[in-house]
Amino acid sequence: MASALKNLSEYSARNISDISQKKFGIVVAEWNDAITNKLLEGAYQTLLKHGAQESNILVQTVPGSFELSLGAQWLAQESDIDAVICLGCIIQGETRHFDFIAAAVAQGITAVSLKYNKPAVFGVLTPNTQAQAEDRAGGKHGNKGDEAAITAIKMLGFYPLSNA
Ligand code: DLZ
Repeated sequence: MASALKNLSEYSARNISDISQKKFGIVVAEWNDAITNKLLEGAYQTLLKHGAQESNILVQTVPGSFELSLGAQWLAQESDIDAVICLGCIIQGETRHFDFIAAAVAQGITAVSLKYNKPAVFGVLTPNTQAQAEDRAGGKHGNKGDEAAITAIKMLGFYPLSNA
């Protein structure tokens, strides 16, 4: 599996942009909050490390990952938000709930990104076990929150008009 081989906190410097004037919305799911709080910490600290101002990082929570899409839309529709980062953790259970939530939130976040023409990042873990989640939330495979923040930064660096 790809993420088993890759440290989620590693990245190249390509397209790392000046984000000192950029405004970020982070929407975090409360389900599995022991994990999502670590994803949030990773994303938040990564944005700060790259020059974002604390006053330009807006954090909101939603009950579960299924609600990330609407939370992302409410943030993305604000004209001063440049990028939205969605953080969640959906752990495979005994029922098909996992599949429905994972598919819905992936499609929902994609739709928000295309509708508002701004990055909406899928920072959602979909592990089989709690241990796999921990490995990817500041554990041996790094932190998916770091990766999500870097993705937002790189997408802002990609789009020429966002740097105008
Ligand atoms: C219901 C549910 C279940 C079973 N599992 C998770 C999960 O692993 N991760 C997560 O973020 N949310 C889960 N939820 C809650 C749903 O995302 C959603 O909040 C509810 O179905 C209400 O719409």
